[in-house]
Amino acid sequence: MTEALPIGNGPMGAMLFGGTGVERVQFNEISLWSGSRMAVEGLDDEGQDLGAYQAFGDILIHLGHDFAKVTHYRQELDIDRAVHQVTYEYNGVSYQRTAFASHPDRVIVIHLTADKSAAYTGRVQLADMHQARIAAQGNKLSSVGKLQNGFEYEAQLLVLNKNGAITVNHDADFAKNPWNIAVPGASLAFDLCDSVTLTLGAGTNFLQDHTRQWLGTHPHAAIAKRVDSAARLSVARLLARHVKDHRSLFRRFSLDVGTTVPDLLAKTTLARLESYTNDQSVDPDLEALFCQFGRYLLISCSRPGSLPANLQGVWNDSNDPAWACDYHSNINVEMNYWPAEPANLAECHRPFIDYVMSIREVSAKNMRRKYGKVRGWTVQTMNNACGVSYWKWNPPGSAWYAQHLWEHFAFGRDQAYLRETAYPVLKEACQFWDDRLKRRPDGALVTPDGWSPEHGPAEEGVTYDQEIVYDLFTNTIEAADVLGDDKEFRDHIAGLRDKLLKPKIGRWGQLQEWEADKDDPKDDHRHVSHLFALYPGRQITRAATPELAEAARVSLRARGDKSTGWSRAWKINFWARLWDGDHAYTMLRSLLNVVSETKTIYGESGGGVYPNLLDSHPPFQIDGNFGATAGFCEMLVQSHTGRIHLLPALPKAWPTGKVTGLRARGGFEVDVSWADGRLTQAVIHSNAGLPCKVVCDDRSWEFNTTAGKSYPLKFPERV
Ligand code: FUC
Repeated sequence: MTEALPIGNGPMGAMLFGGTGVERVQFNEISLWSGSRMAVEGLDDEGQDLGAYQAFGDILIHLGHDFAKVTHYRQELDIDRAVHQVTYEYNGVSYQRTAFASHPDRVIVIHLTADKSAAYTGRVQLADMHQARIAAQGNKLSSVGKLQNGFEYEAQLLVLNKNGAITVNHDADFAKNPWNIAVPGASLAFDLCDSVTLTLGAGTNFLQDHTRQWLGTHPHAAIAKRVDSAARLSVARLLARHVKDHRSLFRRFSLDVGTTVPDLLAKTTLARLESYTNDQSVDPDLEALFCQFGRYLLISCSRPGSLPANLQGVWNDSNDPAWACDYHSNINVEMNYWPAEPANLAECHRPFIDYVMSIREVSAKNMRRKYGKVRGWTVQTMNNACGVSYWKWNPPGSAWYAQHLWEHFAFGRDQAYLRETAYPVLKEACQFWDDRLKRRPDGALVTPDGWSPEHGPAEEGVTYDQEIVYDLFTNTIEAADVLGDDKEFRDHIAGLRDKLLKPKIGRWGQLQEWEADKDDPKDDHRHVSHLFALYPGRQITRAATPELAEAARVSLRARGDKSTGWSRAWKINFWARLWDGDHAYTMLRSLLNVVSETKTIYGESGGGVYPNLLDSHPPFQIDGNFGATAGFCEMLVQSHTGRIHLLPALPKAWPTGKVTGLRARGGFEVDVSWADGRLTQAVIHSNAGLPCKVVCDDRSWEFNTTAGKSYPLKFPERV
């Protein structure tokens, strides 16, 4: 959780531990879930069996190279190539271990080489987290099992060698390992090999279709095909295909926020994090790395065709993980997807969108248990891969999900997608509220029986609910306008939106979290749900609603800076939307504090990052990584008010820099350079051919565009 390094190809993920005695590769597959596949009728909401996301297994590579006698040891994760590497010298031999998770070939490859022949003698074990006995067939180990809920899974590990020999060993547990992982069944011994190549495939019979009870065919044949086809290609070829695929996403966006001194650059990531945390070192390269690491993680765990990133992306090592390692609907799963559009990874948003599409009908059924005969659907707070929902109802959950479907359009402007995919979801979320909103005698529309996550009373008119419904209605109105369709419904929703109870300013100048003016100025709760309208919503902006923005600032100050990892990440985005780059930067620094705590803590201590740069709630929770990457984007370019605002929240700490490939709503990509805190160059790339408005400080530009063309901004132009 704190030191191993993550790789992933979308559905599969692995954590590499490094080391020279035994390399441990703990792996996962995104669809391995325990618990119910279908909600059980007649059971109350908190009686449902959510289950938990499960760890899949481990590969143990016993090398027996005594670390005390090893020199030049280095473990690195190159996020530009998505390649993990361990190198060292031992007994006069240079060893190299290269691992990558290939999306095009759907396998994880671990390749062991050395500069001398016959350098490898050791053992490979496959271990299964559900105690399946390991079988061997030729040079292939496999684990096959079935969970109580009917999900069947399989992992296959093919081990190939150059020279030397591989033999099967059927004696269980022949080699001890530092983690006491039990390995019943077969393993493979390699003897005097020049190189060893491991190819891993893993999967389940999960099928994203509730009408089939989420069950597809047994994964055996598909995995065998993938592993065997990959093994027919050379490692060099697999690696080249992998790097090309990864870079086609990763290299769309670049970020430079300044130069780090060579002395610091030469240090390990942990040493840099320690100096960043303890000595307040200036390390813009580490900050840019942290931003890009979030993009790396999203590429690695969220590819079209599989399930979305859960609380730990895909990298969970437990069968009883914190909060079931679930899809948490009241901030966490949404935060996972905040960077997808601006950081130029729109296709990585798709798994979440597809997930939302897949749970609509079952969620409608679940929802009626609670809310009776209303149209539409919504979810509870905790959710599994099959739409089984658990714990407190989160009435605006579907509306928040719908925001993601809208944003995917707002950035990409694909009208066919809007019509066929996003609009129906927006509409049914609206219908839920159309049926459920309560009209008061004075005409105001309030959301009944709400809860500001995760504290305070359950009551009407909670700001969190009101703001998300406002956002939903706004997005739906704009969607209908773009489609030029459904006018009657659109006007009806616009009428409802006018009447919604709006955010209020309270007695100490705060933005009220509840309808009554009862916010406690000492409340430092990690959730800051009543500021949804500031980010990721757009109801409160400095330009259009300056008083409300000021009230949001007062609330934010009162909440304080110290909190869980994800809460700090959210606050980067809040301060960016308030155009306070320095405070956004303070939050970024506080998130980049290196910590080691892995127990669950809700309070102010413990939030930060681990030595491997994964976000600490604590424990490890990936939302903070993704929220931080979104925060960088929000500091540099904003586009939620119909214009592209360049450098809205540039901190003093980044006087000079450059970002390329940052996406803005309206189908634009933006390259921006600055020096001495001032814009020096900007190019707008138009993908959708829409008119473009740009602002920066006291300058503004307005022009028509053609799809596929680029527009360098001319200076100086003044408003
Ligand atoms: C919510 C938060 C917790 C945690 C959990 C996964 O319940 O309040 O802090 O992030 O989700």
